[in-house]
Formats: sequence, C-alpha cells, structure tokens
Amino acid sequence: MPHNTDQTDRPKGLFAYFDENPDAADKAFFGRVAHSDRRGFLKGAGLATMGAMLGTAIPFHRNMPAGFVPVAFAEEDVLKGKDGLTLLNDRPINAETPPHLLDAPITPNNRFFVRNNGVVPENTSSDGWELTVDGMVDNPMTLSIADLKSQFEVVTMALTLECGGNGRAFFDPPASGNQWTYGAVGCANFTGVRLADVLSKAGVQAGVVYTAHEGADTHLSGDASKKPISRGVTIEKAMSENVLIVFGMNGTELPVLNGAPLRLVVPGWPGSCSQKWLKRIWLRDVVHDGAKMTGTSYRVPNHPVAPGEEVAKEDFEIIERMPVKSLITNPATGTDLAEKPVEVRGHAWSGDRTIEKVDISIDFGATWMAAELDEPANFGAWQNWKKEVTLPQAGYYEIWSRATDSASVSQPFAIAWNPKGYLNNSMHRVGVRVA
Ligand SMILES: Nc1nc2c(c(=O)[nH]1)N[C@H]1C(S)=C(S)[C@@H](COP(=O)(O)O)O[C@H]1N2
Ligand SMILES: [Mo]
Repeated sequence: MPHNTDQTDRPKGLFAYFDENPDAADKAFFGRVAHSDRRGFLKGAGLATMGAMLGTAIPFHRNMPAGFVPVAFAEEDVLKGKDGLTLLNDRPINAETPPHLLDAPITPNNRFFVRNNGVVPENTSSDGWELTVDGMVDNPMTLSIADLKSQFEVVTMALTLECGGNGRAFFDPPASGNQWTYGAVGCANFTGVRLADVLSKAGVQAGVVYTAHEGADTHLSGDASKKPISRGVTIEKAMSENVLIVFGMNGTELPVLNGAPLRLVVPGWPGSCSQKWLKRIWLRDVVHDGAKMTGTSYRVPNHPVAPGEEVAKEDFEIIERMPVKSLITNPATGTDLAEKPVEVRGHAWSGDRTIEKVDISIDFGATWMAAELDEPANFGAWQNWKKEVTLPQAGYYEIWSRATDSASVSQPFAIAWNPKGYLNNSMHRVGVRVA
C-alpha cells in the first residue's frame, strides 16, 4: 500500500507528510500536484490513481479538500485491535480517543490511546521475554515474566496514563509534535508487580537518584544504535506503591500497541515514563540522560513565558507530576439534545494527588454547580463524576468542567503556553444544542 513505499522519501507519517509537504505528497501519491488547485483537487490521472488504490470510484471527489488523505489508506491495519481512535500519525503510530469514547469508568483496551516514538518490536511474545534490572543494585537480575509472577506479589490497580503532550493542539502559537486534542489519556485496570518490590529485591544501593528504562522498540531511522525513547524517574517515584511492572490490562494481555508483553505504568507522571516493551531497568547515580530525557523533551520552562517567547535551553526542567485535569465524556461535543435534562459525566485526575471537587458550568463560567464525585478506585486512578443538568431553553450551550485537586489547585480557563506544548490542563468545554 502507498504508505509503505519508499520510506527515505517519507520520514514521517502520512498525515504529517501531507501537512508539511503537500505538493511532494500529492505528487508521490497521486502523480500530480493538486494542492494549489483547491476546487478541482483530483482530476484525470490523480483521480484515476486514487480510485484504483481504493478499488472504486469516489462520487463526491469534488468535495475533497486539498491535501486530503482518504482514511482508507492511512488507517489500514495500523490500528489493529483499536476501535474509533483518531489516527494522528502512522509512522510512528499515534492515535487518540475521542472524549465520548472514554465514557466508561475504566478504559477498555480497544479504546486506549497509542503513543509510539519508534517502530513496534517484531517479537512481542511473552515466551522468552526477559527483563534485566542492573546498574547500582546489589544483585543484578534477569527475570522472565513467569519469574515476576512467581517471585513477587501480583496486584491489579486502576491507573491513569496521560501523555505529556495531551492538549497540544490548542496551543497558540502552535507547538510542533503530535496534535493531541483531549484523548491521549486513559485509565485501565493494570495487572503486574510493584516496581518497588523488584528494586528492593535487587537491592538499591546508596547514591541511586534515578531509574533508566529501555524498551525493545526500534528507532524510526532503522539505526540500531539509536533508541526511540529511554526515560526514567526519580528513585522516590519509582519506589511508590502504585508504580507497576505490568503484564496484564483489563483482565487480558497487554495489546501489542500498548507495550506487550511487559511495560511500566507510572501513574501521575507523563506517559513517557511508562516504558513499553520493557527490557531493562537500570539504576543510576545521575539524572538519566537517555533519548527524550534531555534538551527540551518532556520539559517546560522553569519560569512563566509569554506565548511565542524564546526560552534558553538551561531554563527547561523535567516534567514530573501531571497537572489537575478533567474530561467531559457525555454529552459529546456537537450533540443535538432532544431532552432537556442531560447527565453530564466524565473523569478527573491530578498527578500524585486526588480530586476534591468537580464543578460544571452551562453559562460560560458565570455560575458553577458541584458534580457528584466518586472516590478513586485506588491511588492513581482517575475519579468519575456526574451531574444532571437542565438546559433552560432551546439554543447553543457550552458545558464546562473544572476539577480542583487535594492541594486546592484548579484547572485554568486559558492555557499557560510553553514552547513544546506540554501540560495543557485547561477546562474541557463541550458545545451542544437544545432543539
Ligand atoms: N518503548 C516505548 N515506551 C513508550 C513509548 C515509546 O514510544 N516506546 N512512548 C511513551 C509515551 S510518550 C507515552 S504517552 C506512553 C503511551 O502509552 P500507550 O501507547 O500505551 O497509550 O508510552 C510511553 N512508553
Ligand atoms: Mo507521551
């Protein structure tokens, strides 16, 4: 299929390629430059080529906008096992979940977002999979998944995972990277063993400050000496009771795209700390400096900056806990509501904290109503909330949600801009109509 052709020409995914270089993409895919020709996007040879690739005619081809990539090409196969996710990039695979598909209290495997930095490893079988724990430990260990299950207490916990870049799409000026909107987050029941138990058995030496995580995925360039991502956390975070080495998700095996057969889950910190396809945990006496730990990756300025302002490299600091946030999963934005009372519901979470309250507004923030808020299933799980709301008359409404956490910190209305577009925790707004 077209997106598997000549990778040297196409270093990025299909959508990114069309975005960044529409003329070259049109030429490569459809044999002509159609981008500048807005109204007659596809004619003649280009249309015939696309029709041949789809195996059928495209009756409404005149309505297809410039730079348009038929979803039939881009989504073919790459999101196997996923349902309804929005593909943001196909190389590496990145896909988010529309908020209304995150409505369940626990996110099912087929609705859990995917954030890859490299190429999924070919062998993801649990047979023969080995995890090495080494570096500054008394007893370096190599453990099979059976060893993990037999030597340590197996626990199941509901844990929230959110990408540090979730919400990046709403930064202005825009930040480069995957344009996540709301759905690079999920909360699943993860089964595994505590990282703390494994590290204790290995014997953490005095002077350890940081973990370093390595996975089996490979670099996009194909260069075997490069790693797509290798991050770590402070030893204090690593020793928390809800940081798990995971081999099960929602009662079944981990999906391949979510790191099968073994991954870390580090709730409350950027998703990037939760190494997938986990092969090695290395304890270090310095802050880890692996791929995407240094420079401006997963870092924010240590002082307030104006939108668009240049920030000196040394002023960036590593993101640790994720901020307070909430999501409205019902109603879906754009819904025409037939009945007036509507159950507004969703989830709220705050890294290393709990949620104290969630408030809802239907009048652009003039007044607020407290939602009914559940306790977390365990520490590290998002909290479900709901509120029956009556929209007083026909017309357009925005429903806003604002969570406040255990340190009395609330979500802001507007985004605190940062150069890489991390940590957007502004209030979720959903637009609906009452007929
Ligand atoms: N080995 C490996 N682990 C990884 C990544 C990756 O690209 N490779 N991406 C990280 C990032 S940035 C995030 S947000 C989470 C996403 O987890 P998910 O794909 O299961 O949703 O995995 C993290 N672990
Ligand atoms: Mo991420």
